[in-house]
Amino acid sequence: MSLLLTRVRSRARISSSSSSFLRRHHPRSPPLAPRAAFASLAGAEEPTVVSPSEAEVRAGALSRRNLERAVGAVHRDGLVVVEGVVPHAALDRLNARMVSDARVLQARGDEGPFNYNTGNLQQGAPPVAEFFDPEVFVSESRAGDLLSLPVPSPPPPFFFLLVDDLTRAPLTNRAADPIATQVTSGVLGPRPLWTFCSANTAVAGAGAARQPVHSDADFAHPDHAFALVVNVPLVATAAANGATELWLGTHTAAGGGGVAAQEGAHGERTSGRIREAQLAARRAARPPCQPPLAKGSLVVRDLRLWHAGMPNRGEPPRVMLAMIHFAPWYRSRMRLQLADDVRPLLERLERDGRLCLDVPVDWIPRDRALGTYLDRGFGNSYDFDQEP
Ligand SMILES: O=C(O)CCC(=O)C(=O)O
Repeated sequence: MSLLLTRVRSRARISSSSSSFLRRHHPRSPPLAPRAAFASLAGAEEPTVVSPSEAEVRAGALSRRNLERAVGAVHRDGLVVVEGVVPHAALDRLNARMVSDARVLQARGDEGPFNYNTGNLQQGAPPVAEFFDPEVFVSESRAGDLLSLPVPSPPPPFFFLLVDDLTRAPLTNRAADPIATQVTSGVLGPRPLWTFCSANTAVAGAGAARQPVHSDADFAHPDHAFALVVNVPLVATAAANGATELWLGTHTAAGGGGVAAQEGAHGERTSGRIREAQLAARRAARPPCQPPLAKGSLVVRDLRLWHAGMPNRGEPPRVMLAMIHFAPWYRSRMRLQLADDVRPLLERLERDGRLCLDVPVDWIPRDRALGTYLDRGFGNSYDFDQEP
């Protein structure tokens, strides 16, 4: 097994002016700490990281080669990281609000929506228009506007680069396919069902502790991919602020996964815990890793994959969005709850062919949305199972 981080960098061929545009909007920042900080995890095989070219980021679509790598990693490891895709300004805006919300939830202590320990919170994202930035929640690309323009004649070099660097498909088709959804639909099938939108927040303080290693699929489930979590950390993550521990390859029976490896009944606060014997066996075959993530990254993780939230050792709250895309055939009983002022946004994306998701929503008045979004349940209280 390769001990090296699998980093995939596609050919970045783009004019210097468009390149500086992208650097301003999608700056690539280093993670909080260098990978060398994880000496205790030496030997752990880390996840595949796909670094799209600037042309791909601008188009909101991975090239066929990078899509193959991303989809392959999700099938094989149960996880892929795509870096440099979420604009920092949008992350910063949401982070300011969610960090202050995290303090409110943390103050609720044992009464709060914590997962396994009070240092890890299940946190609703503000479900109102001013915080519902499509670039963050549905990884919409601004390039959609650009690419829906008619191709000028003669086309400037930028257009040739896009056509060449992507798939040689018509530009307008590619623009409809934002990156996270491109990966999830590559694995699950077209138009996944988006029915869960929340966040996991690691907070420092008395309750900060590691979670037990667990799977979020704590119920009898299909033995093939049926749900993918799209994680978007709002800041760079590393061991210091509680980067997630990952057990790559445990999403399948071959990797030791399945409900038989778990203890704790669905709906309990601490369900889905992996039994000690299974942990020991898996550690010997492929130990866990705790990869840092650069700001602007997104992670696509199989819901079945073993993982553990880790303690935040004194940094500001680390908020990480968690959107679950279910396979189009999955009979999820959940629905999103969003303020009615978000509706025109989602309808516009759908009308323009840029949503690429089925999104069942209970639309509620804005005041009610703002008054209730911090009163939702802890992670394992949600019903990720499907109708019989
Ligand atoms: O906060 C984290 O890093 C992961 C937490 C998580 O995924 C969970 O509670 O299931």
